[in-house]
Amino acid sequence: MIDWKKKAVIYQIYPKSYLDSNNDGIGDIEGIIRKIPYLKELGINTVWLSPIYQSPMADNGYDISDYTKIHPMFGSLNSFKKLVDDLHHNDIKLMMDLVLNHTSDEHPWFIESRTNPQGPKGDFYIWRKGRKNNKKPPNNWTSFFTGKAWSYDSTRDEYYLHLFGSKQPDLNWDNVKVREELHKMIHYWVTLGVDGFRLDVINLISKCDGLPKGKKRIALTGKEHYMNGPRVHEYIKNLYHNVFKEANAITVGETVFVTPEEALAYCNIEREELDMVFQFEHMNVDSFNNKWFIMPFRPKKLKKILYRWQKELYPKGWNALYFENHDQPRSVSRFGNTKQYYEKSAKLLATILYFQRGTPYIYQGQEIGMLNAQFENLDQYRDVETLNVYKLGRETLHFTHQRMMKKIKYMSRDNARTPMQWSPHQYAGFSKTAPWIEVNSNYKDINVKAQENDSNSILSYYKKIINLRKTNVALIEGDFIPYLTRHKSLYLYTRNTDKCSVLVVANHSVKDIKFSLPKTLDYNLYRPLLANDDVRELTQKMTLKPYEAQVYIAKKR
Ligand code: TEU
Ligand code: CA
Repeated sequence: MIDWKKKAVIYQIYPKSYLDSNNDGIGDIEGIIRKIPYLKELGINTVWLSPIYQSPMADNGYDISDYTKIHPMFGSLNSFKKLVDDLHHNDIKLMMDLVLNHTSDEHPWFIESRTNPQGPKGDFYIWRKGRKNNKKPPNNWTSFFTGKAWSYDSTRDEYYLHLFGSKQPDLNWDNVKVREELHKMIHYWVTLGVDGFRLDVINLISKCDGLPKGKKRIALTGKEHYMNGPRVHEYIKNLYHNVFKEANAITVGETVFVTPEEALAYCNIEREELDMVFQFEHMNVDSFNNKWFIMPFRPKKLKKILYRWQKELYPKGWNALYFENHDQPRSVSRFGNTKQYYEKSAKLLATILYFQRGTPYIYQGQEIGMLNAQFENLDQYRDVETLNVYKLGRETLHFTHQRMMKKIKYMSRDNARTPMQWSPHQYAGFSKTAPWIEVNSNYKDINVKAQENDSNSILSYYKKIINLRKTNVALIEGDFIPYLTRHKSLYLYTRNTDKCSVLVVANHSVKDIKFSLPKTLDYNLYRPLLANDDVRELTQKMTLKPYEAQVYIAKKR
C-alpha cells in the first residue's frame, strides 16, 4: 500500500442524517459542504460517503436505480462537483460507496431484463424457473433481510435472486457485459475526481454454478454457495487492473463473515485486489449465530478477536479499524458503560481500537459519543431490515412484541442512523423541520456544540487521536505486540518501529486492575502521550482505575 493510504483517517458520512441544508428533513450534499470546516478541525483526511445515487430508497440508497445520477433530495451533479472541489481544497479525499452486488428493481437494466428476456439485458440478473411447476422458488436460499432470497416476477414468469431486499435484485456477474458496464460506471466517478471506494458486500458477487440447494440454517441458508464464491477473486482483480490501479484509488471491501485467511486473500498486497476489508468477527461478539440472538458482551472476547486480526493480517495484509458504521449499534451503548463511565468508556474504546495497526474509520457522531436511538415504539423505526425482522419474529417465530422490541432496541441499524447532533437547539441543529427519523432524545446533553470548546470532551480526545494517527510513524508503520493477552479486560500492547515505540494500557472494566509490566518492557523509556484520566508516568507496577486508558511513547536512538 502506498504511503498516503497508510496515513488515511477515514470519516464515514451517512448523508441522510448528517446535515439538512434546505430544511426538508433530509440531510444533503450542501449540508456536508457546510461542515467541511468541522471535518478539517476534526483532522480526518478522507471521507467515505454512503450512497447518494438515484434510488427509490428502499434501503436508504443501497438500492441504486441510476449509478451515474445524484438523488435530487441530496443535490445535483453540480453540488457533488462542488463537494469534491471543496474537500480537495481542504486536503480531504473522497471515497464513494459502490453497490455492485445488486441494483434497485427500478433500475432500467432490471426493467428491461424483466420485460425483454431475450434482449441484451435479459441475462443481467439471476433469473430462474421455480421448482414444483414454478410454484416454489428455484432453491432454498434465504435473504439477509429475512425470508426467501427469491421473488416471483409475473411478466417474465420467473424468479429473480435477491440476497437482500426484494427491491434489490442481484446482478449476474458471470455476464461479462455486466462487469463492463460496472467498470465504465466506476471510471466515470474516477474522472469526476473521486479518490477511492468502499465496495458493498463485495465477497458475495460470485455465485456457485447451478445455484445448489443450501444447508439449512437459522439464517442465510445458501451462504456457502455465494460467500467468497468461485470467481470472486477474478472479478476483483479485474476491477483492480481496469480501474483502481490507474486511478491509484484507495479501496476497502465490505466482506461479510470472512475469516482472517479469507480476508488476506482480498487484501494481501501481493495479490493486487483491495487495500483492506471490513471483517465482521468483532461485530458478532455479542450475538450467537445470528445478529438477532443477542448475548451479553464480554470484553475478553472482543480483545481476543481484535488481537487475532492484528496478528493474522501482519505483515502482508492491512486492517480496517472500526467499531461503528450505519449498520451497527453505537459502540458506547454496546461495549461501553453509559451509566457510570460514559465519557471515560467512550474514550477508552477509541484508545483500544485506533492505536492498532490499520486504517481508522470513524462513523459520524462516534466522535461525540452518540448513543443508541432509545426508540420505544416500532413506528419510530425506518430500516427495512428492522421492520422485516419484527414481522418474522412475530408472525413466524411467535415471539412477543416485548421480546422483539428488546432485540430491536439493542441491535437495529437505526441506532446509528438518527440525525447527527450538532447543537442543543431543536432537532439538534440538524434541520429546522422534523427529520425523516427522530433525533435521539439525549441531544441537549450530547452534541458538537457542547464539546467543541471543552478540552476534556470526547470530541477533543478524538481530535488528539486523529492527529497522532496521521503523524506518528509507529502508529502508521509499526508492528503490533500484545502482552498479558489472557487477562480478561486489560489491554496492553505496543506499536514499534526502529525509531519509536507507542505503548497502550487500558482497563475495559468497572474494577481496578493491578498489573506488573512484563520485564521485556522498560518503563523508564516511556513518557506519557495521551490519557483519558489524570496523566501518570509508566511504572513497573500499576493500578488502572475503571475504564482508564493511558498511552506512552518511547523514542529510540
Ligand atoms: O451491508 C451488508 C450486511 O451484511 C450487513 O451489515 C447488513 O447491514 C445487515 O446487518 C445484515 O443483517 C451492506 C450495507 O452496509 C447495508 O447498509 C446494506 O443494507 C446492504 O449491504 C445491502 O446493500
Ligand atoms: Ca435536505
